[in-house]
Amino acid sequence: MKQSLRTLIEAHNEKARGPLQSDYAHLGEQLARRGVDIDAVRQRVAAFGLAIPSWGVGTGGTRFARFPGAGEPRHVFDKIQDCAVVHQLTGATPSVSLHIPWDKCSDWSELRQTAHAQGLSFDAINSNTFSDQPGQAHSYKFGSLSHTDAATRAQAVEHNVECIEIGRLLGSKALTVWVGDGSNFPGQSHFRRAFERYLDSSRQIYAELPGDWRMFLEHKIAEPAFYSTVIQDWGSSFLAASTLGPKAQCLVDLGHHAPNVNIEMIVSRLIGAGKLAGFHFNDSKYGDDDLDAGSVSPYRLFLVFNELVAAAHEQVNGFDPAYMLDQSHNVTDPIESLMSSAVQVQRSYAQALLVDRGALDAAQEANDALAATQLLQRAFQTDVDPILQRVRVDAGRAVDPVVAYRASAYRQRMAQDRPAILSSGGGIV
Ligand SMILES: [Mn+2]
Repeated sequence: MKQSLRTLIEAHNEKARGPLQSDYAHLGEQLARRGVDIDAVRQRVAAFGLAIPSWGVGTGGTRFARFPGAGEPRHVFDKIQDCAVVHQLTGATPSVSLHIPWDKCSDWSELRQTAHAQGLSFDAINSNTFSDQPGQAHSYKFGSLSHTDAATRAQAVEHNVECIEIGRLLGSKALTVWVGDGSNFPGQSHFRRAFERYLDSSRQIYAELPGDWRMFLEHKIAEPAFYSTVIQDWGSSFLAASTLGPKAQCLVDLGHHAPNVNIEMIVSRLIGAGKLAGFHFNDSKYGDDDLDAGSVSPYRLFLVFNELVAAAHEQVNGFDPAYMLDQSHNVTDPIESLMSSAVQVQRSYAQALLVDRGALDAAQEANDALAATQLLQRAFQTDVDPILQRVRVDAGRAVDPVVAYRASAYRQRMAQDRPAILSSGGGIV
C-alpha cells in the first residue's frame, strides 16, 4: 500500500511539475518586488507541522445522529493507518493526538513502533472525564474534576494520571484536559466551590507531570453544560493555569468561544502572559460547529496566524505552541477533510509570513489605521498555493492531495478490508 501510494504520487506530481515551476517563479518575482524571499517562506512552511486528532479519522456526528462512512477505522491501529495516509499525501501532519479511553490498546510499544514506521509521532494525549465508561465506579453525570463527591474527583484524577503514563510510553509531552463540568440550571452549582474543587483535583494531576511535560487546559463556553461551565473562557483557563504553575497553559479551540469573540486578541494575551499552550483548529458559523478549519472564516484563521508569526518574529520568550486539528467530519470523507484542513492551516501560516512586519510596526506607531489593515489584507489576499504545492512536491507529497487520494481508491479498499461495526468510539471535544 505504502509503495503503491508513493508511485501514484510520483505520477500525479509529474504532470503538475511544469505549471508549478512557472507559477512558483511568477509568485517569487511578485514577492521579491515586495521585499519577500519566497524560498525563505517556503522553508518555514516546510518546517511547519500539526497533529491529527485520532478521533478525526472517524465520521463525526451531532446530538441527533451519526451517519457512518464506509471503511471507518475500527481501532487505534486503523486510525494510525489513516493518519499516515493524510501525512503521506500532505506532509503537513507528522503527529497524532490520542484520546483515552477511545484509543486504548493492549500493546503501547507496538503502537509506538507502528506509528514511527509510518513517520508519525505522538502529540498531546487527551483524557476523557466527560462520559462514563462501562464498569466505571462513579458517574460523571454531574461533573468530574469539580464533582461534589470526593470519590468521583479521585477517579477523574486517577484517569488523568493513567493518561500521563500512557503518554510517556508513546513519547507524548503534554496532557490535554477538557472537562464537561458545569451546570444546566441557575442555582445548580456553587461557582466558586466548583472552581476550587477543579483546582484541587488539577493540582494532583499537575504533580504527576514529568519534568518536560506540559498540561494543556482547554476552555469551552458551553456544552454539555448549557448554563455554566467550570472552565468556560480564557479568563478561567488563565486563572487555573496561573494557579497550577508554569507547566500549565491554556489551549485555544477556535470553536469554544461566544460568537464574534476576538480570538486573535485572546491568542495575543496568552502569548504575552507566556500561557499559550496551542490550538485545536476548526471553524464555526454559530457555535462549536467543528467545521473544517478555514472553511467559513479563513480571514480569522489568518489573523490568528498573524499573531503567531508576530510572536515568533519578535522572539517572545517561551513561545512554543502546539498545533492540532479538532473537527467533526459529518458529511465528508474524514481523510479528505483532514488533508484540506491541514493545507488550509498551512496556507494561513504562509500568508501571515508575507506580512511586512516593519511596515506594520511603522503604520501602528503612526496611527495609520488604513495602511495597517491594508498590509494584512495584502498578505491574506496573496495566492500562496505555489508555495504550498512546492513544499509538498519537494517532500514527495501530492501536489493536490485530494485528487491523488481519490485516484488511490484507498477508501474503497478500506470499505472491503474493514467491516462496519455498530459503533466506534468517537466524539468531539
Ligand atoms: Mn477541542
